[in-house]
Amino acid sequence: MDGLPRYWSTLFDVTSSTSTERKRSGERSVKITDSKNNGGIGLRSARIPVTPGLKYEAYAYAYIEGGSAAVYIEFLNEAGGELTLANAGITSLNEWKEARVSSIAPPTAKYATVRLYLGAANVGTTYFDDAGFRDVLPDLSANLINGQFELIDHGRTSNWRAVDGIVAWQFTFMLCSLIDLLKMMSLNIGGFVWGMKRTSTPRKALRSA
Ligand SMILES: [Ca+2]
Repeated sequence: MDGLPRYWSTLFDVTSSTSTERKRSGERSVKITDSKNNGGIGLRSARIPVTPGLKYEAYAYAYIEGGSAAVYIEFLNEAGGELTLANAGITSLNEWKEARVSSIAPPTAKYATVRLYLGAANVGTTYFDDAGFRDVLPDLSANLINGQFELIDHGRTSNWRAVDGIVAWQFTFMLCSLIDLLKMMSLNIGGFVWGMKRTSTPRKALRSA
């Protein structure tokens, strides 16, 4: 029986070890054996720095041989004190199942950890593998008003206005004078050189509110 997986620590009185008996990826998973029905046990990841107000997601796969399991995301303050907890549970037996939970970092949050957890009343053995943590991007389209173009005012699309005069860059030929050619001998190709010309082309476009 091997020791604990690197960067994970035990939570309460837990019997756990890396295991090669079952794995969803690679050669190993972590095995937690819960023999008591009075007190939750689990593993806690290393602390991950977070930004208050942003949404984060924790996930892991569990293979439950008996009982049930859960994945937690927990936010800690600078001193390591627990601020909030959120969890997702799994109850299916004898197959790798993913649990995924998301939560917003509270105002004084400094770190998050991922918990792989077997609850107080639970008894049984669970393997965990492929745990992860990431920030969840906000729904950007939600901040754009009338992005579906369903709102209409006086026959026109609401909250959008017309713009034009977009500046475009184009490649163009330039006919060079003899003096220019003498200055740019190295670029001379049969009396012409390639150059960039900034042109203003009228365009039609819409701009959001
Ligand atoms: Ca693995």
